[in-house]
Amino acid sequence: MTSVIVGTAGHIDHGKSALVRALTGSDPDRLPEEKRRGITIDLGFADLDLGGVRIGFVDVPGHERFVKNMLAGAHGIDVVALVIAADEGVMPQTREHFDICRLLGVQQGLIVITKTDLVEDELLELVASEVAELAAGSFLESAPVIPVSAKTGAGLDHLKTALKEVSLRVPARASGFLTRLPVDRVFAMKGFGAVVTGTLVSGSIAEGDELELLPTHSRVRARGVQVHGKSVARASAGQRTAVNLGGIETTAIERGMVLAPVSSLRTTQILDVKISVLGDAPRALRSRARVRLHIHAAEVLARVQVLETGSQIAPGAEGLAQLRLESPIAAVAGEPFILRSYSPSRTIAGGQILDPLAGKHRGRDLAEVRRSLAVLTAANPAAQLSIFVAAAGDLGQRKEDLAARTGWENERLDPSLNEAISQGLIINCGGVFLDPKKYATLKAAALNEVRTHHKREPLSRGLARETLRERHFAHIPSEVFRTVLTDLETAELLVSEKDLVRTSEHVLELSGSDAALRDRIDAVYESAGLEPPALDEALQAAGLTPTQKTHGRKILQLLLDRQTLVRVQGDLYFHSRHLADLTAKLRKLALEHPSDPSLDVSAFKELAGVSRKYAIPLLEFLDRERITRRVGDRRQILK
Ligand SMILES: Nc1nc2c(ncn2[C@@H]2O[C@H](COP(=O)(O)OP(=O)(O)OP(=O)(O)O)[C@@H](O)[C@H]2O)c(=O)[nH]1
Ligand SMILES: [Mg+2]
Repeated sequence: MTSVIVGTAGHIDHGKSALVRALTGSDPDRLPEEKRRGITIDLGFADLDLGGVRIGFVDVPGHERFVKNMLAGAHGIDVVALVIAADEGVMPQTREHFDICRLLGVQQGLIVITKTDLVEDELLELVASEVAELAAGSFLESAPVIPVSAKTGAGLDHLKTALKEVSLRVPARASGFLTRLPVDRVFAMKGFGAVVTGTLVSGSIAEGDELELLPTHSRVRARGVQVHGKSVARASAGQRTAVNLGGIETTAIERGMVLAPVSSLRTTQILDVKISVLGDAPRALRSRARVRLHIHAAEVLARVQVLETGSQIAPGAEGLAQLRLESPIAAVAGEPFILRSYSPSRTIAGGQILDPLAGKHRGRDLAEVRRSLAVLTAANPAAQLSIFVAAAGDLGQRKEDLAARTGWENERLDPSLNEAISQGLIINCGGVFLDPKKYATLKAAALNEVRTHHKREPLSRGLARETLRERHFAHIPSEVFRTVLTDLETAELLVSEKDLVRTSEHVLELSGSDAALRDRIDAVYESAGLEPPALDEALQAAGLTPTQKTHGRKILQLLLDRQTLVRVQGDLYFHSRHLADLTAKLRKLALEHPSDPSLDVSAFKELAGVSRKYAIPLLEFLDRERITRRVGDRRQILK
């Protein structure tokens, strides 16, 4: 069974609702005020089973004051039935509704000339030629034109046949998109609570699903799902769907909200878009113009920033622009929208979202911005992703960011991501996708920072990894930093050693005089045994004047790095050879006294051959190294 949404369109009083009633037997005008005034105010709904094709009618108001309601229903339709009364012909809202359908990208439709019972054949022919003129060059150019009378029933069978034919030409809704149900109606059902209805744009909704209403991010649960007035286990894309929501009050829901899986979509107030201005718009669309943005069932106020030279888009022309919204909405790339002037409200343009989560372009090169946006208008998913990734700069994009931007599910997103990676359009840094130029810049900066460090501190073994992170990667996802380092290591440009990074060619090559100095310091400590002098004295003994001490300390650091010397306490350094000898002696003692491998301070002094001044720091060092352990005033030898 094919499900198709057919929307009516046309001027006030031209017989749209009467036609829907004549076809389906149910009156789409449900409000008392509509019945009293004999006009449609808000959207009406009715179903028709044509055998193999299930039609969900969305009947819209023709009154010019209610075009905003018309727009809330028009966004999701597959087929338009453009209704024109034979006795009036093409009127202002005939044109406006037709323009809206064109701008929203409706692909299928038919033209119904109603009230044929009121006119002579000649007038009918006149209207038919008017209609042909209107449709020329549009998606309705070769659409069937069907004269009917809702009053006499003439032509209705013909219309049903044509409706079925057109409906069967409607392609199935593409799969692989995140579930989105723009809400076009909210009501409370006694005993059930809040019910929302809408045309399920993409995905599916099943009973029990945990969902979220945007832009408020209210968590809700689908307690029940109905399609065409019948409960179903699951509603799918393209169906008129009603969902009974748990976890929310009816008063917290408004038309224009979007029902979607939890945390899948983002809200936005800046959109990059492509706009087509209507040929009969009264003036060009200029930057700073305040407009009404109608997108799916929502209406929000926005300011236009035209991204074309001259800052305007002339009537009949197309151009790129940014829309800054006065309140947040949930939208995805590719979605069509309508712009109406703020006052008087009239349809002036339509367009398509290129980037729903755009940033401000202030100060950026407009030609460059236009080049990027031009890529988004071409249907190349991998290239599209690369533009979103580039726009995110150093922060990059994760898969869920890209899903929220595109509305693509894994089935669509994964192959495009893989293609973008294999074409080198984006770099995968452990799940964070980065623009290749940005990535190269970060890599060069990291390498350069380490090189600079070596130049500045030739005697240092390397730069602390944390320092490098703070300098260039402080606000960037850690995955990126890790990937940059791994990459530089794989390319054998950098080497990581513990918490330091150095360039692979960095070796400590000491000048002849520094090497001699190092050997002298080494010798001073070597000959001092376990009773070494304090640092200042040692440096002096190695032949350094007080002004050369800073340099001496750097050389000493090299001996510490190589573990030739060991810092035992404060300014007290020992030669590692003597510490090793001492440890060996302690172990030997322990082996000789397996039942009580311990000694007191005076025994230690004797064993080590040192005075108390050295014995205490040494014992504390040995405790820290877990060679000994203090037990009362004795030391137990551990290993
Ligand atoms: N004689 C005749 N009258 C019709 C026909 N179709 C509709 N009407 C009458 O035209 C008037 C307007 O019809 P509606 O169906 O309410 O018109 P509409 O296009 O839905 O109007 P809005 O929703 O307000 O835009 C009503 O009084 C209908 O009875 C028809 O085929 N023949
Ligand atoms: Mg009506």
